[in-house]
Amino acid sequence: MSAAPLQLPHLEGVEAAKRAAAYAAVDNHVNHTHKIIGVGSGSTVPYVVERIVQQGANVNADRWFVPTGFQSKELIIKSGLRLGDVDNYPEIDVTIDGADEVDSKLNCIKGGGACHLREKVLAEAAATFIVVADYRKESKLLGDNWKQGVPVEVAEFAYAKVLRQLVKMGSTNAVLRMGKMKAGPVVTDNGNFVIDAAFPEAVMRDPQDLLQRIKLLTGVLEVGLFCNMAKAAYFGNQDGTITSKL
Ligand code: ABF
Repeated sequence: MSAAPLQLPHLEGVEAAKRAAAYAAVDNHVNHTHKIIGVGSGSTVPYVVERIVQQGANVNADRWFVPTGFQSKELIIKSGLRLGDVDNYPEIDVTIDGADEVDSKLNCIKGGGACHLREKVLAEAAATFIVVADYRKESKLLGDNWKQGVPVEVAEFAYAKVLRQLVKMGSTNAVLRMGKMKAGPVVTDNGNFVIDAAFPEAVMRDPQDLLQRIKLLTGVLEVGLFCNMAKAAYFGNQDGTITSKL
């Protein structure tokens, strides 16, 4: 007896957009030869996993899925997929992840979820790195839409010094990211803090330069600027169509 087809909830608006982007990314970039798959963070990635599960238990039984953090680890386990680790699989076939903002050259701001260190490790470890997002994330210039600034993961011991250096570097607003209840700072999966540093348009025009300058500050673990890393980005639209950029 064949299994009844899975009934997925009908989605509208932003959720439909996220699902459309995720499905397009999987359909175009994850095939049966891919055995090691990086799974990113955020609210678009669950639709990536949903689509991968639809590729069938047979093909997935032969794959390992490497997460970018606690959230994606849980997602992999709950979806019945095999959990891998970047220690075992430092070479990944394809990583698919969300973004906070993507420009016309596919440079991204990531790290709104404070996972950007692990996200960048998995993006760099992958032969192919693909971004999935809804239509609100597409912009001409990084910082146009994502106003809270560039996320910078920093060692706890160094945060005050780095914050000061970011201001000296021209940040118009650099703040230590606090938890929802404001009772204390956000702590990443790696035990570090996050600073959000906004920069003026003139600085944001060269994200690669900004990335390199911030990375040189002692105590900085990673910067949420992903430059020249993505091979393609898929933006879902509200009507369920997608805009792709290659
Ligand atoms: C991660 O999740 C991030 O780097 C980014 O902060 C966020 C995007 O989430 P969503 O898909 O919910 O917009 O990918």
